[in-house]
Amino acid sequence: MSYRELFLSTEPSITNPPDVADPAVSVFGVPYDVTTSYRPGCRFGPNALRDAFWKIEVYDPLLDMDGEKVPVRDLGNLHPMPSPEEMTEAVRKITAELLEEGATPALLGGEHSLTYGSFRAMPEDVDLLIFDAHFDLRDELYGWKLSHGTFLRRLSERYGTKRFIHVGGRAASKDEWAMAEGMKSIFSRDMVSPGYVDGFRGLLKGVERLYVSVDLDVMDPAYAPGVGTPEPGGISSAALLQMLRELRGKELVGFDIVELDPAYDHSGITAIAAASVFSTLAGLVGAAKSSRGS
Ligand SMILES: [Mn+2]
Repeated sequence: MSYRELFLSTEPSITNPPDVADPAVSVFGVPYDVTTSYRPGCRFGPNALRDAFWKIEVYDPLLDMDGEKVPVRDLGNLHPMPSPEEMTEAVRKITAELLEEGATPALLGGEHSLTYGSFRAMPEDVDLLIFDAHFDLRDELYGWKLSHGTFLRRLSERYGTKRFIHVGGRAASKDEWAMAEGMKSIFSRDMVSPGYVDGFRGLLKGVERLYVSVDLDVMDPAYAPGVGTPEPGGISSAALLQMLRELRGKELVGFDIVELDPAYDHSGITAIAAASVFSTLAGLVGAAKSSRGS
């Protein structure tokens, strides 16, 4: 190892250890926020999450899981592309390539439309677990057919809604609420009583393989102000992490963490919540892979 490798870093990276050979998780950032309808800036999300990851404690005593020990390969950021169709197609191709290599892809956003790319690379037996204040079921938003507010509608046109599990919804149009009523979901308004975790466990019954998509605005703006489209009445960061821990025993085939907007994250609390979410999800993947011996 040279002194350059020892003492210098060129940009934030979660690659750990530096010569990781057999990664549990393969991370890539997508600095893309072109269809953002309210507060732009989540193109700066991937590097803000990477930066925060090294500032927080990532050992979880409840799961006896150490985020720092999980081998992570950070592939860097995708080049931005002009249209959401091209951007999500690049995401789909990268995700598919990683799956072919036997890797577990982890996308750092960037806006939520990116999940339209990554989830389409998933095998058909993988369900989509979404944490989000919004349903993203609009037919179009400000003229965009494919945007951060329509991506789930576009996915539902391909797959129906049977593979979707939605958690934390609270802000949507009348049409979206009507569609959401027919989906497996827990709304934010039903997550104020302590029993909601049982309800969450119930939704996951019989589900073995998951792609997890965490839109950080599922949390209340008190816990996550640094997002593109904040909505009051959300859950706490503790509640989100508690539900993620419930995923132990499931196979996480891939995940994303989207909508982190450091431009509105003045105290940095959204970035550290995002880093905790990353640590928990990567830790669950790492623990599952080491227990399977692969
Ligand atoms: Mn959202």
